[in-house]
Parts: sequence; structure tokens; C-alpha cells
Amino acid sequence: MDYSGHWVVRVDVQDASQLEQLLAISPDIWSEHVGFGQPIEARIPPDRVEALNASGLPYTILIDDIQKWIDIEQAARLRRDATWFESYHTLAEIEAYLDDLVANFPTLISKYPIGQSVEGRTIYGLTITSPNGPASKPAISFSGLQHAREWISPATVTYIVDRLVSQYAINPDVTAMLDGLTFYVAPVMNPDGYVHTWNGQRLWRKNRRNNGDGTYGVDLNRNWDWSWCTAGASSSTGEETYCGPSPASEPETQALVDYILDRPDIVAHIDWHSYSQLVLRPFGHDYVDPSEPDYTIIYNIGQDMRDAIYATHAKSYTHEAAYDLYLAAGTCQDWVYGVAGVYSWTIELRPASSLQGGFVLPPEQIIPTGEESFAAVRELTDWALSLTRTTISLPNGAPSILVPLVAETIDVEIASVGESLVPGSATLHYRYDGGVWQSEPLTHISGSLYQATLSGATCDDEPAFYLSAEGSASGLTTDPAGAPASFYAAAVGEFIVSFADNFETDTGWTQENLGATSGDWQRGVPTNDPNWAYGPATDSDGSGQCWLTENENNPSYPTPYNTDVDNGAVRLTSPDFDMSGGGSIAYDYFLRLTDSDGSDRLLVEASSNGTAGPWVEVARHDTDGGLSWRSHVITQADLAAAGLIPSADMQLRFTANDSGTQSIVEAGIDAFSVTSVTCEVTTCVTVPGDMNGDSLLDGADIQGFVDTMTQSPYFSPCADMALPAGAPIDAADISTFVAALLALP
Ligand code: 0X9
Ligand code: ZN
Repeated sequence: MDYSGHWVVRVDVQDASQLEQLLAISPDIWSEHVGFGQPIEARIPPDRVEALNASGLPYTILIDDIQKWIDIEQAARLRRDATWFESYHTLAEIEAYLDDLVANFPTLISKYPIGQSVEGRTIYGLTITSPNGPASKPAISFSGLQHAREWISPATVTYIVDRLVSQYAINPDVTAMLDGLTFYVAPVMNPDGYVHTWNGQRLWRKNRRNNGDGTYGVDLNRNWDWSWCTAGASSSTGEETYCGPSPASEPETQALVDYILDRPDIVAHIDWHSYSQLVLRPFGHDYVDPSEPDYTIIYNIGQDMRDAIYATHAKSYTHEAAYDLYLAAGTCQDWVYGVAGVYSWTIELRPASSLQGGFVLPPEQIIPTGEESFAAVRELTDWALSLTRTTISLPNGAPSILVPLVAETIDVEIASVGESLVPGSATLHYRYDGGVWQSEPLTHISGSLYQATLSGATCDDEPAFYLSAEGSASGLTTDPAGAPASFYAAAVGEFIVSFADNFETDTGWTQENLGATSGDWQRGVPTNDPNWAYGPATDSDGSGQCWLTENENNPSYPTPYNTDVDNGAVRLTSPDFDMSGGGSIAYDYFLRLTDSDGSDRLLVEASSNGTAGPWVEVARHDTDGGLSWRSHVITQADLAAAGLIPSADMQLRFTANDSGTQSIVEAGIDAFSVTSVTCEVTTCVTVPGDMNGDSLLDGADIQGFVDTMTQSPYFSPCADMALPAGAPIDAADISTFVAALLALP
């Protein structure tokens, strides 16, 4: 209830009729004792003032606006500890403070675990919204403290959270923000690192992963799966920007990945860092910008946030692309926009430079930093509050291959924010023959989850599909965008490993020395030479043997030893393998480099014409992987991009090169496999009506038969009961099929 304009008045009541008059006008007598000849205090709502004046009762106004007093009271209650934001706090203090907020405002904020750090600490998430407003609110998410030493980050995020919950129903802006939006907040993404900075290592940046080589920590803001470790990041464990052994290898990163992907209502994200006073928009891994219409929206919001910050305390923040600062790959901001499709920014908070303390910002600046940051968030919410959007996504992806004659179910997520989904508008559009699109409604499972079913396909089909839905305000949307011109296409068949080599036997690989003075490729069990700290301890797939650059197990040497490639290149070439049906090539590789300037590398080339070539580059590994094996897949798309047409006469070769200054180049190859797609449905030719391919005609074939007869475009030649199969199926096949079933013993 809003008491704006409500008065409290004092009336001297002389007799019963005056008392009656007052009781008729005021809904709420404040005095405890009511009688004649004594003053009575009563609340008068604004719409009763006229009646009060008309009554002729003499009165004095004691309070002219009750709401003002309530506001003051609330503000005081909420600032339970006025000094909280005047100093930085430990992890335990921050968590206790948030628990307190939850206890005080249980209808506005909740706190829950979203993951665990390397050292087993809980990473918390907060949901902040009001019980009022529409059912489908757009959401904004924040991540704080990826970098342990940036203490102003969780302080600012906590300030924003505090203000959102404590000003709700007091400040109309905040009320609108929580009525119209949801906020998902991870205030401390890197709890281990934060604790470490409170235990004497004030300038620690990374998480607290034990890298196993005496060094600690992965830079979480280089660990996200977006162009991972390709620029402005290091694969050396001891570096401040160590990207980790693989994308999202760190539980802290993964926790946030899941947190964001599980919440399709998120439309914008801010990753809070310090320092330099910057508002950074994507991308940062390379000199590329988001495409339109996103770019203009992201750009304009960035400008508005910068201006709002300046308007608060006249602090100049620079708004620019992240790549303008420096290239850095595998950052949160790029992943959030690039993978999750959520508009995202990195905000680097105060101070402007290290002259003002750098990461060690004086605590009296927490509140002003919080205030200007709140102003930036307020700008962002202005955009989000007017957003109406319906998005379709496939949480488990689109099938790239359909097993012949088997129906495939696809999960579809349809999320509407700021609007509702037009009932019955969720639709699958499909065609198997390149012709006209057919459509059928999706099946609603629960909440925003739907399912589409692609019926079974035959080998010569070319299944294609897309999805559409309609938002009540935004209209029709499709996935993929731009459908039906673009659509999902699937092959029909099954993946089979057509060539696999664990290097336990000689399958015909050849080694060639291109002028190196050492490091010839050799097949064998890694010697794990105690005097050579650069080789792998074991092979990758556990079979025992692999190929390594100089791995001497020659009995004529006193002890097994290992050494690397020097002063030139050594090449390992595969035997022929068949990829005429298309497919992909996978292998594990070991690459220890002490000079990662790009000239030392393991070059991977393919030929679709055997040894004769031409040889075309299909991959280039030039980052140091420490003592770990890594995996790589060369997809059919990679081959196509390199201009190679898969053939029955494929070969791959690996060239390890030590050029320029002499340095360590130790390379290995293991777990080599070629996977191709084949499609064969032949069993029904010998057993008409064998729909499931088990070479029997029995009750298990009934469903497939019915599907084939009833679900266009489900067509299986196996339903043709007249041999040879493949002729058109017709009603005569139904009676033959039924008769054959009835004749079963
Ligand atoms: O390097 C980072 O992770 C961020 N700066 S910080 O000083 N807080 O460490 C900035 C990342 C911004 N992205 C790019 N420059 N690509
Ligand atoms: Zn940072």
C-alpha cells in the first residue's frame, strides 16, 4: 500500500455527532483513546480531504505525507550496517552479508550453489526479482571476481545487489527493474583465488589449480570455449594468462557456463573487472565485430552506460571494442556473446591507472564506484525492459546424422521474454527430398521445452528441417535464423570407424628426415627418460605405443633415452585410408615447445591423391601443450575448406619443425582414427517386412511398418513385401505383411 499524500490530523471532537462525522471520514483512527472533549488523531487519505473540509471539523495537520516517513524508515532499516560498503570484505563476510539480504528480503532474492571451485569451495548464484510483473521477464546476469585481486568487482556487484533489493518498493526505478526483469548474479566466481588474496597474496589473479609442475592457477578469463588460447593467452602453466589444459577445464568456468546456458531468459551479461575504467564490447579474440543488428544495439548500450557512469561522479570510462584494448581469446565476454548469444560487456572499474592504486583501490571509492556502476546497469535495464523476444534453440544440438529408418527426437527450447508465445505456433518444418516443406506442430513437454520428431529416413533421402515459433509482440522467429533459406541438414547413415590405429603394429606409416640433426619419428613405448623433462610419460590411449620424435629404445644404447627435433624438420606420413564416403579424422598429439613464436610447429597436411599429393595444410599446432596430450579432429568441413575432396586414397602427414633459434620441439601422435558415414539398409531385401534390420519378420517390425505406411515422408523399402524390395509400396503390402505375421508359429 502506498501512503503518498495521506495525512494524519488532530481534531478536537466535542460531541457524539462530531465523533460520528470523523469516523465516517477517516478509515483509520490513530489515537488509542477515543472520546469527547479530547483531541483525536486520525489518518485522512487524499480522497477524503474534501469530505473533511466539508464537515467543518477544526483540524491540524500533523503529517502531510505518511509515505515519506515510511520511506525514511525503510531506508534506515535497510542500511543495517552503514559502514559495510566503506571497506572490503572477506569471502565469509560477503557470503554472510548475502545470507542476511536473503533473510531480510526473502521474496526478492535467493542464494544457491552453482558449482564448486578447484579447492572445493561453493560458488554461489543469486536470483533477484520481484513476485510482481509478467511471467516471462528478460534476465540480466553478472559475473564478479574472475580475477582474484580485483576486489572492487565483488564489492560493486554486492553494492548493486544490495541496492536492488533494499530500494524495491521505495525507489520507483528499482521497483520497475525488479518487476520487469530478473537478475542472475555470481558475485564471486573465483572463491579460491579470492581467499588466497586475503591470505597474503594480495595480487594473485588466477584460480588455484595445482598445475602439477610446481605452478598454480589457470586464468579463468582465458579458459572459456571461444577461440580458446589462440591470442593473448599462454599455454605455459606459470604465466598469468595461462589458458588451462583445455577449454572450460576449470570447474569455476564450467559452473558459469552451465549457469548461463541453463537460463535462456538471459539477454545481457556484464563481467566485472578492474581496473582502467573501460566499457568493453565483444569481440576480444580477434579484430571482428558482432554483425548487425546486434552491433548497433551493443554499441549504443555501451555508449549509454559510459555516459551514465560519467553523469554520476564525472568519471571517464572509455567505451571500445575489447580488441582495441588488446587481443585476448577465451574470455567470458566473447563466450557469452559468441556461444550463448547473449549481449555482453566487460566493465573494468576504477581506478583509471596504476598511479591511483591499480588493483588496490582505496575503500572510500567503493560506494562511488557502486553508484556509477548502478547507473550503468540502470541504462542496460532500460533497454532490457522494453525487449520483446522469442528465441528457439536446440539444447542438445541438431542431429547431423539420422540412423536409417529410425525416428529421431530433437529437444527444442523456446523462450519468450517480455511477451508470450502464441499458442500452437511452435512448428517443425521438414523435407527429405529437396521439395516442398512440410510442417507439423512441436510436442510440448514442459515449461519452455518442446520436442520435434523427424521420422525415419532412407539412404537416398536428404533430410532438412527448421523450426519456427511466433512471439505475441515480436512475430515470427525461426531457427536457424533466415529459414527457410537456411536450414539444418542431416546425412542418413551411421558413423563407422573405417580406420583406427593405436600404433601397436606396423600399419605402414613412414618417417622422413628433412634435414634435422635429430628427432626422427619412432614408434614405441615412450621411454619416459628421467634425464629428459620434455617427453610424455606414457602414450595417450593407454595401448602402450605411439609415434614420438626420437624415442630411442635401441638395446645398443646403455639406457633408453629421448630427445627432440633440432635444426630442421621430420615428417611422419600415414598409409592410404578410404574416405570416399566422407567423414572426419581424429588424433591425439603431444607438442612440447619452449619457443612458441609460431615458427616451431607441428604441421598437418592431407592429400586426397595418396603420396603423390598435392598436400594441403589442414591443421597447424604451434602452442606448447606442456606434458599433456591433446586431441584434434579434422572435420569434413575442414577438409572442404582446404579444398580437398575426400577420396578412397587419402593420406595425412605430420611435420615437426625446429627452425630459427635452437629450442625444444618434442612431438608425438597417437590414437589415430578415421570415421566415415555409411548408409546401408539391405536386410529387408532378403526378409521382406524386416523393418528393424534384425533379419526376422516378427512383432517388433509392426511399429516400423505402420510408421512407414502412415508417416510421410517415412518410407522404407523394407515395407515392400514383394521382392525385390524398393518398388512402390501399396495397400497390397499391408495384407501381405499382416498375413505373414499371422502365419508366424
Ligand atoms: O585481460 C583480461 O582478462 C581483462 N583485463 S584485466 O585487467 N581485468 O585482467 C580484460 C579482458 C578484455 N578482453 C580483451 N581485451 N580481449
Ligand atoms: Zn580482470
